[in-house]
Amino acid sequence: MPDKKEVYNAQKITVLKGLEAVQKRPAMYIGDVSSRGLHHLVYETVDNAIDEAMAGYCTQIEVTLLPDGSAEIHDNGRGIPVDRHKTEKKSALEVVMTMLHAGGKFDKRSYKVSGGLHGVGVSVVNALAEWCRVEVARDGALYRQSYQRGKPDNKVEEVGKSKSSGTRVRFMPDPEVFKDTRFSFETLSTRLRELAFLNSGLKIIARDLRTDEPRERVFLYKGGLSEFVAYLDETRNALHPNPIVIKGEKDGVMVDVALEYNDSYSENIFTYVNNIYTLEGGSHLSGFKSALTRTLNFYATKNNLFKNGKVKNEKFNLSGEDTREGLTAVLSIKVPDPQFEGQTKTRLGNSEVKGIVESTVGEALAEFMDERPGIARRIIDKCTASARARDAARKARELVRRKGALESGSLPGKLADCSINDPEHCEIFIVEGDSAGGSAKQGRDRRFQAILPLRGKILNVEKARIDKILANEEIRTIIAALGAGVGGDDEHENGENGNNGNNGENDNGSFKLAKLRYGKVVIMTDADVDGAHIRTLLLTFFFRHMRALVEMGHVFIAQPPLYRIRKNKKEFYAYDDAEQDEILKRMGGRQGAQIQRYKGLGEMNPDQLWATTMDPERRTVMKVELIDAAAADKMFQTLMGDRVEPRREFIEENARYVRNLDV
Ligand code: 0RA
Repeated sequence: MPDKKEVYNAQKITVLKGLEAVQKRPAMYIGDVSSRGLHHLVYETVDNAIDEAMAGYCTQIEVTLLPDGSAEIHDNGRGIPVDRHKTEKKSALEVVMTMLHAGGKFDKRSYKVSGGLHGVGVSVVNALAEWCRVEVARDGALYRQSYQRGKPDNKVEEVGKSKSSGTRVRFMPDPEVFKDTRFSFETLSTRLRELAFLNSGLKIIARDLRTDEPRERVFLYKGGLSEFVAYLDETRNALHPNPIVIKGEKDGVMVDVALEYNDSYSENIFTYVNNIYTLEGGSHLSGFKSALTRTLNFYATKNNLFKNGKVKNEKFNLSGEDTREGLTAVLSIKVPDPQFEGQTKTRLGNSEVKGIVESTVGEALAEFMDERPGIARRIIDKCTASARARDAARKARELVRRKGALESGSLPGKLADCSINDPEHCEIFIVEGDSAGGSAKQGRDRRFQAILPLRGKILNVEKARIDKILANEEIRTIIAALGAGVGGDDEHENGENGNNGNNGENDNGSFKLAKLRYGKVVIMTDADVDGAHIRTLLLTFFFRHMRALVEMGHVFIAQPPLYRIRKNKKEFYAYDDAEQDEILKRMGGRQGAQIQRYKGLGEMNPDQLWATTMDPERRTVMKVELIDAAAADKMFQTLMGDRVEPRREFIEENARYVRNLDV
């Protein structure tokens, strides 16, 4: 340990440079300056309030989007301390708001979420705000300070009395930092709902006051993760009346799990560490999977439940995947000192956590199954059925493999491949229809662009099991062209975690991102209802069976124009009605303008298709971003699943809010 003086001096240096460093390189602190980074400013502030809630001092958080474009986060916690900070010689509030990492020094709240992934403190929000204003209610008084680009306008002032306590932070995102400073109420709501599920009993209110029709959503879940799972499985049929709930604590690690088996074929496990979604999994997920495989096999063997599934004389065992088919689970753990690893720093590295989760879940699940033999039996039957289907799928895969479709060795005849083979620079266009496929083949830059025309619609994978999916011609063609296999564990889970205690046969037909032949997979469909349907079918397939492809940002959607406008020998393309109006206005009205509305890609000649939709210099493509895997699961299940009523509601509810991200 360095002595006190050294710590102080070292601190002082960061302090002096603090916020300017953030302003110079914002991406270092919030990930990026896209829409994701913008929303991160709100989450950062909310996380601090969540810390107060986890410490037992805060019961309500309100997030409000105001008409001027600013956002306000109000909590009823203890309030940021305002007393004089001993070493910095100013109000602690000012220190928290204007100094990088200053929070940690005197903020000893345990299991902090702020301080987690990007956990950089509210000072970063302040640094990236054009202006910011904080109000603290504490010790009977109300205090205030305001800032511009992180610089205080004044000292912390006492501005009145207050009977309550809490913190109110209002800020305007800096337009010089963020290209687009508009918040999405949907994006914020999704995360806030998730946080409410993860912190049972905490009331989170989301408000949008920017329009004439103000909106307000209240998220409060007394049942926590159990309600989360029920919500995720709303449109699925559960195999038992209530989610199975497991809670435990060991060596300072809190484990909280809810799980439910349903009659679908999808595996949906969402994991969190200190409220942060761990996209890449890690030791907690490994421990959970291990516990499932072991416990179910042990229980079924002990109770002689495998007789139906027995394959000849071999010792029958469920594989890990068998135990997760039709499983929806949320695993949330709290670790005092989380180590995040992996490409996106969302894989938990703490190795001690695996054993803790494994034993907590294993013991509780075994006890549950002993107490509820009827439910246990239904679960085992479901897993055994899955094992049989997997066996059939393996045979189907082998058949496909023999025909060469699952390996890159032989490529499908319909594919017009590109000439260079450096995946990082290559892209494949999956195109609706042979005629558009023809134009695309002629219009493309064949050095780095490959074209795969699809005939008609692919199978709806949401309603089919893997064996049937692999029997589908169009799907096999896509798998073969991408060259990275299909299904199985996520890419990330194949790493050092090894095979999660799986005693069954090893199914090596899984998707391997490293083998992907193209860095960009671009879906190019007509701008009509059929095109949208094909796009959704493809996205569903990628999400369910090549998840890493979506998670790691390899999927894109081409944006063909809707109109061509010609006037006075000038030519313009419009991508929506608003743009058409704008162009016509600029050109002095409709008079003398020739407007062509493209009904499909096939109506464009190769040059036009290249110029408008394929040329990297001129096109717009949307990157498909997985902002929230739980929300995505719900969307695909609702859009593509069996039940009609929730689908209609979902489409009506969301039609207005679908937002696109430019790349
Ligand atoms: C530092 C120390 C304490 C609380 C906080 C910061 C705090 C920060 C934020 C940001 C938004 N809301 C917040 N609420 C609290 C501990 C306070 C104490 O010991 O009384």
